[in-house]
Amino acid sequence: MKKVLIASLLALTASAWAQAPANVEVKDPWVRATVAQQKATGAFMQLTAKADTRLVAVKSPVAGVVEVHEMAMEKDVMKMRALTAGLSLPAGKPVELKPGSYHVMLMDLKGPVKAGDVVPVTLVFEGQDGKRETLEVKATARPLGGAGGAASAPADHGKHKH
Ligand SMILES: [Cu+2]
Repeated sequence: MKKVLIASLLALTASAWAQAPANVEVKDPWVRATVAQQKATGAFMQLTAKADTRLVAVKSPVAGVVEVHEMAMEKDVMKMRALTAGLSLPAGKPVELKPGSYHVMLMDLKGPVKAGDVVPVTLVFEGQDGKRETLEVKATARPLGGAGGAASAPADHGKHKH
């Protein structure tokens, strides 16, 4: 009896701490810090799934609306659009969410995101069996133009209108 209790306590603690993903590894999550009046920004990370999975939804307490976007050329103009069916994560292949490419779009921001802020981002994955799995990551806000940020971005994401 006692043993069972301890085991479940441990399980609780473990999920509170890490919510360790069985299936998807998240590397280097970050959010671009905002400037005054900016109501939207992007979150970026590298995702590697162990089995074929899709990123189907994202939530964050800092944003009213969160979508997964891609950037694509449309008649010589770089545009972004929501991936309504989710972002495919093929088994074993790292998928890069980065400026100018796939990204998590945080819209209807509830306040400014300052460099150094830690932004909780909840990722919802769906496996081929239709099972959903959520994973919370902590993304650190980096300043606009900071290392690995705007320098590598072909388009200034912050200026996009939705
Ligand atoms: Cu976007």
